[in-house]
Amino acid sequence: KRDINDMSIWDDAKSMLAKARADGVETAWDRLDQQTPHCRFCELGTTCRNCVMGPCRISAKAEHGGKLSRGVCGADADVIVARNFGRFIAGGSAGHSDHGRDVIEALEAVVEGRAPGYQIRDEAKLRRIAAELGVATEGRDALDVAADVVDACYSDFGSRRKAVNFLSRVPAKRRELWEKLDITPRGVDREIAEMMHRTHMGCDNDAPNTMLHAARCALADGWAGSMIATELCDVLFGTPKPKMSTANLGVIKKDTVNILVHGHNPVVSEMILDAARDPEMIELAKKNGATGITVAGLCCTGNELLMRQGIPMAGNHLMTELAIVTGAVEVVVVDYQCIMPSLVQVAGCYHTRFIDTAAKARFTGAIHFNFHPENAREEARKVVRMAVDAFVERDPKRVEIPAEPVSIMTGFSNEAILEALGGSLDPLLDAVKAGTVRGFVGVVGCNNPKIKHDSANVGLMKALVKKDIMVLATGCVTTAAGKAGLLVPEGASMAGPGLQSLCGALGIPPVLHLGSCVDNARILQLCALIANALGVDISDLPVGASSPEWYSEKAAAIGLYAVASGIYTHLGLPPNILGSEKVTDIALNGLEQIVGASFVVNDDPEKAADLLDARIRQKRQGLGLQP
Ligand code: SF4
Ligand code: WCC
Ligand code: FE2
Repeated sequence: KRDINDMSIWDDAKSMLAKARADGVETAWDRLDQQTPHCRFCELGTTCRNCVMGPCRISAKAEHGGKLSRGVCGADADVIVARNFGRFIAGGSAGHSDHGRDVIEALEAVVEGRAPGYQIRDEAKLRRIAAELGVATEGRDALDVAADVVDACYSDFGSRRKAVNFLSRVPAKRRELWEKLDITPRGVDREIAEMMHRTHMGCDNDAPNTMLHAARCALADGWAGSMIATELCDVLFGTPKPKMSTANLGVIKKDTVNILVHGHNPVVSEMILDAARDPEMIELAKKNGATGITVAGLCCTGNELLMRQGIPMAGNHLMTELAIVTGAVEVVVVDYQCIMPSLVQVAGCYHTRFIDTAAKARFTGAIHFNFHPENAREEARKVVRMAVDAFVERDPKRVEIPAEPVSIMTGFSNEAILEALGGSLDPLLDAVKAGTVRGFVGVVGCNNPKIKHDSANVGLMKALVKKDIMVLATGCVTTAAGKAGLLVPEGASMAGPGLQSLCGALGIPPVLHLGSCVDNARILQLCALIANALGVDISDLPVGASSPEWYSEKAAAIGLYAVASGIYTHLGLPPNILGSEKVTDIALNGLEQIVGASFVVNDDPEKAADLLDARIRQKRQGLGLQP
C-alpha cells in the first residue's frame, strides 16, 4: 500500500486516510493503484470506439509491427486524437451548460409563480443583465423583466442566433479574431451537437479543423453556458459579497447534525440550507440530542454556498470520501457532477444517508428525492428531517474529527471587487501599471489522485503570490488555498512586497475566491473589463490561468475557453492527446499563432510559476510596463 504521507499534504486528509484503512473503506487512491498501469493506447488518445468496424487502436511502433497506423476506416492517430479531444470538450461544455439551463428553468419557474422556495434576491443585477441583453427595464415589473431575460438566455442554447448574447462583453479585437476564424460561439447546444456530428465516422477528418471547433464549443461554455449559470444564480440567490467563513474537516461538528452538500447547482443546496436554518428543524435536532444543524460544502455547490451565504467548506474533490470517514456525517446530499459513485459505498460503512436529487444523476444504492423548482422547498425539508433522524444512529466511538477549522475570506464577485476598489477598476489598473501587482493568474480546478493531493495547487499559488502575482481561485483549488492560509488578509505575509502592500491597503487576501467552476466566467468577464479599460485584447494582458491538479472534462473545457479567449493556460498533467504530435503541437504552440495563447503542461509547480511569470513579464513589456 502507498505511504499515506505521499497521498496528501494535509493532516486532516492523512488522519482520515488512516481511519479509512482501519475501517476497511476503499478510496480513490486504492482504486487508482488497481487501475495502474492504465491502458497505454487510451492514455495517448489513440483508441477509437466511434463505430463498430472498430474499436480501433493506433500504434506505428515496432512492437506492433508498425502496422497499426490507421483504423479500419482509415483514420490516423491525428484524426482519432482530435476527435476524442473534441468529444471530451463537448462533455465538459455540456456539463456546465446544462447546469446553466437548469438555473434558467428555476428562474422561469419563479416568473411563472410555481417555485415557492425561490425568489429574485438581486433585482438590481437582474436589471443590469437585462440591459446588456437588450431587454427593456424602464417602468417594468421585475418578474416581467425576468421573463424576457429567461427567453434571451434560452435562445443562447439553440440554433437561431449568430452569436451568444454575452459576446457583447468580449473585447472588439477578440470578437473580430473569432469571426475571422469562424469560431464565434453561436448556440451552446448547437456547438455541442455539431461536435458530436463532426466526430462521427466519415465527417471531420482534419485534426486542426476539429480542434478549432473544440475551441468554439468551449467558448460557448465560457461565454454562455457557464456565464448564464453564474449571472442568473446571482439574481436568484444574491451576488456574493466579501465575508468570512471556515474550511477543512473541522467544520464538521461533533455535537451537531451534519449535512454535507455536494455537486454543483445551488438550486438544490440553497433549499437544503434554508430548511436547515428553519427553527422548527433546529428544535427537532435538539430533541435528538444535537446542539444544532451544520450545513457544510464539498466541491462546487459548496463554493456556491460559501460565496453567497458563508457556509463552511468541508473539503475539495479528494476529501469527499474522507469527509464521510469522520463518521459524523448524517447526510450527503448531491445534485450532479464530480460526485464519486463510491460515496454510496463509503456512506454504507457508516450511518450516513446518501441522497441524490437529480433525475439526470441517479446513484445506484442512493435514496432519491426528485427535486424540481416546484417541490424543492418541501423535498429539502424531508432531507433535513432525515438527517435529524439519522443523528441518533451515529456511533460516537467511530467518530473522529481530525482538525480545527481555519478561517477563510470569500465572496469576491466582480461586483464586490469593484466595490472594494471604490467603484472603478482604476486603482487596480494603477497597481498593475506601477508593478505593485504584476499580474493575475486564475488557479482553478480539481484534485487528481495521480498528484499528491493539493501539493501542486498550493505549491503554485504560493510561488505566484511570492512573485507579486495575484491569484484568483475557484472550484476545488479554493479549499486548498484556504487550508494553506492564503484566503485571509494575513496570508499576504506569504506574498512579495508589492502584493503585500496592496493587500494591506485594501484588507484583502493575496488569493481571492471568485466562486465555483462555472464562476470562471467571472474571471473571463474581469479580463474583458480590464482589456476594454486599456483598449487592448485579452491576449495582451499580464494574466494567465492554471489547473494544476485537474481531472475532468469540464476542466479541459475551461482550459480551452481560457486559451481561445487569449489566456495562456498551464495544466499540471496533459489531456490524453500525446498520441498525436500534430494535435499536441497545436495545443502547445499552434494555438499561440491562431488565438494568441496556448497551453503549457508541467507537473512541477515551481517551474509552472516561472513559466506563468515569464508570460506576465512578456505581456507587461508589450504594454510598455516594467516587467
Ligand atoms: Fe475504427 Fe474508424 Fe470506426 Fe473509429 S471510426 S472505430 S477508427 S473504423
Ligand atoms: Ni469543479 Fe474539478 Fe472540483 Fe469538479 S468541482 S473536481 S470540476 S474543481
Ligand atoms: Fe483501452
